[in-house]
Amino acid sequence: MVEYNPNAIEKKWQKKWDDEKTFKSEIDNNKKKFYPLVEFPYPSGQGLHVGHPRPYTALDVVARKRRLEGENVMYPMGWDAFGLPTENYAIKNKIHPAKVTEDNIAHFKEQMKSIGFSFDWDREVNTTDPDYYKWSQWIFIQMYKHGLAYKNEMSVNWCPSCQVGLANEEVVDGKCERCGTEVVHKMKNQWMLKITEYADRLIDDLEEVDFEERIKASQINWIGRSHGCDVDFKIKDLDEKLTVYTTRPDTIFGVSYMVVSPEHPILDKYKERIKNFTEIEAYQEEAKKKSDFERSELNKDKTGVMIDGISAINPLNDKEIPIWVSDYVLMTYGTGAIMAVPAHDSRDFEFAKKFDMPIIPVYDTGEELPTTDINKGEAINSDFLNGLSASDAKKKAIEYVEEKGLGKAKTNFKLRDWVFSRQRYWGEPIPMIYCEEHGWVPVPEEELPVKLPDVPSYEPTATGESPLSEIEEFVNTTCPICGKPAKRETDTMPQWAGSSWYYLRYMDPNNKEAIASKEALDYYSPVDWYNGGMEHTTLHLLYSRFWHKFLYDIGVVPTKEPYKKRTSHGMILGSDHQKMSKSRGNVINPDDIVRDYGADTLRCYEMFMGDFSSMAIWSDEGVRGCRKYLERVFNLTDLVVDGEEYSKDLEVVINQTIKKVSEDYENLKFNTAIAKLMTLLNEMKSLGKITKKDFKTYITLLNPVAPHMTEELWEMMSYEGELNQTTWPSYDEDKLSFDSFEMPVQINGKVRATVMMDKDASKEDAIKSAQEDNNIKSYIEGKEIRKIIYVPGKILNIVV
Ligand code: ANZ
Repeated sequence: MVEYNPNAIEKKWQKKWDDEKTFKSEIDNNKKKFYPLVEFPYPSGQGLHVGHPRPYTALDVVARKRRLEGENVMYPMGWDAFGLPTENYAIKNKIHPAKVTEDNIAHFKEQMKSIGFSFDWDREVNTTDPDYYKWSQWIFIQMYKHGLAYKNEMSVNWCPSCQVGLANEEVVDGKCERCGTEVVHKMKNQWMLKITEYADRLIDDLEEVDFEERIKASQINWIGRSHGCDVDFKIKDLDEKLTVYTTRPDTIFGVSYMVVSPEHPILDKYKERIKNFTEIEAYQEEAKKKSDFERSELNKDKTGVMIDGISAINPLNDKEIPIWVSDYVLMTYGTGAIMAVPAHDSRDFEFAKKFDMPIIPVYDTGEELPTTDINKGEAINSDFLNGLSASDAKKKAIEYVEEKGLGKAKTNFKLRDWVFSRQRYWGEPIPMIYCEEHGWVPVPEEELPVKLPDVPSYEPTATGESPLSEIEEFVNTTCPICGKPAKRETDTMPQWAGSSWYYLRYMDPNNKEAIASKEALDYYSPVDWYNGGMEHTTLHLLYSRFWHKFLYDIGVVPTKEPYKKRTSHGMILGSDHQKMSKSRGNVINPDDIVRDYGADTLRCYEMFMGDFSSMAIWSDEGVRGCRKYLERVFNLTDLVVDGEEYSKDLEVVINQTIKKVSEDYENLKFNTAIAKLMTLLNEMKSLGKITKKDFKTYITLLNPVAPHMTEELWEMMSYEGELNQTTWPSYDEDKLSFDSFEMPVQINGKVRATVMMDKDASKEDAIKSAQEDNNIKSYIEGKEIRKIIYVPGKILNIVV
């Protein structure tokens, strides 16, 4: 008996795969391509975490299986390497971020190689490589030329203590992630990308892709398309109106007050007239400290100030109603003003309760107020709408409003344009130049990339401008149009830029003339299967769909959508059921598992630990269990005897296992696939001997999960070539059940055919099956059947 020694085996095969470029993919128009993709990591200083290998192994399993099925698989990996942690680490330790990045990548890569993923390493991309970010800049310029990139005064998160603008991700509970100071909003001129122009298509085209339902729902919800109308409310005694956006114009008879957001321009316009303006100003100051999220999603305790000095008139019943200022109304949505219907909107209801405003029901559902379900009740207290269902009332109200010139039907989106500037060093410079005479001018394409200057210091500046703004040689340039002195943009792109198109670069990573050649794009597009974290659904996944659609519109890519299929994995929690984190001391380092148990055990455990799409809890016990299982498989060699067929006693289970494992791998049900393989192992053990063919099929099925060990066993058994060159086993439909058997059919005492039958099939079924057999048909057609003898589970004898 040879002992299972994973460390030696794994090193040996990894070296071989590397040396021989076993998993290299090249364009081959005669072969079907398969392009699986996992989200490339941010190479942090901490190295790989056991969470990383879960999705990488999952698609590695699929990739390896598809190769054995004859597909040309291109499974790439790269580095999403711009970003704050690297920059902060670099500042703290006085090492250049480029150097930090290089070291981190080297560490990540070594760790990945030790787990044996079948990546095509010749296609590695790195978003911080100037040859890569040249194209991120190029795409930005195309967007600018098509009116999709523009500069705008926007409010940024500002930490008054660190004196720096923060990305949304760096604001935790309204406080600066680094120093804990309350974050305020500061107006700054920022580059914006017009993702809203694609809002409809980003929703509608989801119908054409195979994304998990929860992913589609989350994107649709985030984009937040709603249909309603704008309605003008007259301001009493003034030649002025206040326009609201409402999705429920049918509830207009239930309006008991209006609300404007603290930033609404009407406040400043009438500050002379508003008697309590000082109070309102104080309220505005408070509102500045809150994020939109706190003001909407988390806003449990409603606050507000009633405006003393102006009031509105309900256009449908001419009633005078008060106007309030409250932060639950956002300036960034609709018109920044609402008509409040407390009986049917829960936010308005909470507010009306607190400030004692009238609550007028306009639907009678018999339930306690507020009733917000649009499908229930018929209209009351609503004049010409009375008696209608809400959907009919909504239609009629919009018609009425449009007819009387009081407003217009409108579609609104929650999605906002994308704030694309960061006042940071470690990002792609935005390739724009400002000329006094010509305004913003893109850097000529032949001058790309605009490289990050190599400087000794990249600390944030006291003014909140990007560190690049203090580098004279970088800032001062000439206008591409007139040649006069001009200044470069010093903001950089956000971390989401490089990841918005990386999947295209993998198709042709070294191309100097284009993002990728047309040939490569035509062959490899689209990504067939993209797996990634649920947390990226409304950020990266949406951003990259937007960029892709733009590239499609300008003729760069051949498909409307970048990804045909999208799935998401669940997070791995520590054994204490908490998210793994250094401070909790529950982090598991994959290196330790590889060293102590082997990469195949790590892979097997990560695939076996639970349902792939749900959270799973780490268990050392579970790891040991998987190691034991692999040892038992390794020792199966002792039972192998010659034989080119399946053992009779195993034939059915083997066929069942092939079917189950093949299907489960494709459906991300790795745990049940492995469980089935474990069952088969037990059957083999209890049988005491197995044929070479039994064993060959077994290790082929297990290969995608435990590639090193199975490859080694293949070699030990002297099967032909290498396992990665064999073909995936197929199963025999007729041999999936113990209950079926090959029933001989006799005609006048001579066996003329055999048909697959259930052992307890009825006489009628047995005859029917026999009659369907062509050979039998020829013996009985046109003849009189005299007698039928049927012995269930044995034989059918027909006498003609
Ligand atoms: C009256 C009404 C009655 C409303 C009712 C809802 C229910 P969605 O569906 O998410 O698009 N709204 C409009 N602008 C707003 C803003 N800037 N800040 C906060 N809330 C705002 O939401 C549209 C509804 O949200 C609108 O319809 C409006 O309240 C409110 F029974 O108008 B509704």
